[in-house]
Amino acid sequence: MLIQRYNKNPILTKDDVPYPVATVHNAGVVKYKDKYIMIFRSHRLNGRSILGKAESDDGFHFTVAKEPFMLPSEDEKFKEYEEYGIEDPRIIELDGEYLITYSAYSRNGVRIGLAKTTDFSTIQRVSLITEADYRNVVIFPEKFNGLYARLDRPHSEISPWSIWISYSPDLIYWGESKLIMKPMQYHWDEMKIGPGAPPIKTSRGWLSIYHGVFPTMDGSVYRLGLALHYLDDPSIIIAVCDEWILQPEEPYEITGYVHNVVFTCGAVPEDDGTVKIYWGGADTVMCVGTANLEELVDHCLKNRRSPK
Ligand code: BMA
Repeated sequence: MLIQRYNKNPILTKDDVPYPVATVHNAGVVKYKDKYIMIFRSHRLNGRSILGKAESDDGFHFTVAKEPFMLPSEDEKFKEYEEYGIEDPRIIELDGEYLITYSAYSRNGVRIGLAKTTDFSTIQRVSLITEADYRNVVIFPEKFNGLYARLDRPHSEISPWSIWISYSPDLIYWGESKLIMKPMQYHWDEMKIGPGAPPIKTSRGWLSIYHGVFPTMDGSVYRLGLALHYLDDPSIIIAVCDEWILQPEEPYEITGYVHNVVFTCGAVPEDDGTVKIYWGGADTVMCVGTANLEELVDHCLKNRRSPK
């Protein structure tokens, strides 16, 4: 088994949240001052999502803050685009700041918002950084030739749900976009792919844990896979793993708000070469598992498929 599920999964459920929510899932996680900070998504009882915050000393036992961390904005600039809720946060640290990308839903479609914090108490929205029909944007925790880089996931009918890369000098204006990875026909990720956890730097490349979706007569199945990008130029993909590395198997992944879903927005590399991978189970609960980073890279390199 490449990923060892934590034996006390799920690690966070709606019962751990001190305000009314239906779910706890799809969380971004980072280390901050010797603690693990988790920013998680919850459906409110009206079906729209907000973000909550939880803290942990060991990455397994989390305590949820009394109040939500981020609600849809009341600020004129953002309000029109966050009316239906905010979802699926990803967090990275870059130059002493924590950048949070999230999906902003409204009658105008789904866009990506960017917010930043230095202390996880106060939060400042920077900008909405895509137009509509984007989800799953992860920013690399390093710059390339002075530019920020992100993996994005626009959708179009001609080339559905593929992974692109874009660059920015200032986190607001993004461009030089290029398609780098597509779903593969009659394969576990044939319907959609999307960036999952922000890429992790390893000696052999940036490891990206992405999600892939397969349509069945019983609805879609969400699984996790691996891609490895060149360290100096992440627009070049060294390998995409042909096999998934995690699929819904436990009862809390198979049944819930949306059944048959494992969906990641965060993974934390540790000094001992392991990585804690966090995922939402069935859009209802939060789970964690541990893997060895070098083993994940080996597996990706040994079982390649073409990126496009
Ligand atoms: C995707 C997103 C995720 C969710 C997944 C499964 O389209 O909405 O937030 O986990 O579907 O429902």
